[in-house]
Amino acid sequence: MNTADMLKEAQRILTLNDKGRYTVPTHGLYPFQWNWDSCLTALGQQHFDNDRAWLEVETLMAHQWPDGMVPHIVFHELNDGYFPGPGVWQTDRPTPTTGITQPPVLGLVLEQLWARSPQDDATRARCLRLMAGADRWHQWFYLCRDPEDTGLVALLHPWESGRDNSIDWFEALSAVPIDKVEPYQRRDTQHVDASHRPTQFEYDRYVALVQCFRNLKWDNTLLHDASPFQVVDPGFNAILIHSDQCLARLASALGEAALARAAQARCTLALQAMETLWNGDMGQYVCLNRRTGQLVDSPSIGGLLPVLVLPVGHPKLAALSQRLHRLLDLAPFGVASHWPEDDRFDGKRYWRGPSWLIVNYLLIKGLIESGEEALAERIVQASLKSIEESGCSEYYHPITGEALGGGTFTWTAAMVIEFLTYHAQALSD
Ligand code: 9WN
Repeated sequence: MNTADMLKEAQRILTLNDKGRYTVPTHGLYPFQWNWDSCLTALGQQHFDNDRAWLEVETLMAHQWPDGMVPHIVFHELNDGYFPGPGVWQTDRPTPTTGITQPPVLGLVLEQLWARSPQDDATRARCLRLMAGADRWHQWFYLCRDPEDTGLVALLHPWESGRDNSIDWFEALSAVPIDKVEPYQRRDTQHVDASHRPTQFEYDRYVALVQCFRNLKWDNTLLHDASPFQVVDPGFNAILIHSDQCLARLASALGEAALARAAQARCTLALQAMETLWNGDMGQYVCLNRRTGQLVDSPSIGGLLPVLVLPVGHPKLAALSQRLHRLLDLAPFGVASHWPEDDRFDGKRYWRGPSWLIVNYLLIKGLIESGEEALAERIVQASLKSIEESGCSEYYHPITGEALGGGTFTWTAAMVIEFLTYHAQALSD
């Protein structure tokens, strides 16, 4: 497929999955609005419809909770094809939502949308409203997910990470009691091959956590301490820090000095705390199980995502770049989500090995910002190779390039547009 055909196909997929004010990740498997999907989708939409891109993010942020949390799914319409639906979450919101969150890529997306928009008064007002929402969400994270002020936030559910069945969560998830799990029927395996999806062991614990939080009426002043699952993920924290770095830059550009200072202060503390997650033997960051106080032995992509935020010249950058080069040597179709030489690697199963274009995108962004253009270019090429081989799928086998999970996938299409347009330009500058 040549570049023009790839762009045409990507735009076709974004239009196919467009529900007017929000976009579904793919029809069937995921029939609602997902948080980080929507934000990243807006980047792709902006290349052909600027107004529609802002609207995508505004629709999500219209469902921000009064305490500041931005939910991981907004259930705009009823649809029995997905489990767990609103009846399981029982969050009591005007439009039903889930009660957990997802990786905050909002700051990154607002900075990009603003930079590429006509900077008139109306767009400025739109941007300022969304920035205020992002600031409230980021404050919520440190207040509710870092109650002891360690500088790093904990995830209370694997779905919050966006890397649902990563090996990172396995040990912490194993400690979640499942004796009170109510009977349920999975829907995901009716849409896609079960060998590409999380196991029953994991789903039972996903549901147990939802029931536990639901019993606490989703009160975020209680959830953190009560949760049997509390994991501090370097990948998630890097995304949050990066979102604050972008918000700080954007706020200063728009003359919002107090907001810029608050965002900058959060990043400074968090970046220092990130160093407590370094595993010198592995040469990358790793998760911390906050319940046991132990670092987790799992070489996943989460521990490489800090390339997004480490300042140029940071001593850990060289080790992370070396690790990324090695990952591409081992698995040429994008960046594997788990280290292929680890026995727990599974090239087909979701976040236990496959490569995902949105993760590739975040790595590329960090690498360009830290001056590692050659490595960034390598990841762009590896990502486009999987598209040429297999089209816009949910994820890819990182060694064979086989298409996995759902098809005609929105955020993959959005990332293709980014790689072929914006990043191509950034890399050639
Ligand atoms: C649960 C929508 C979402 C992504 C996640 C991805 C997957 C959902 C699921 O799909 O998770 O949120 O049911 O498997 O892991 O990152 O946002 O594309």
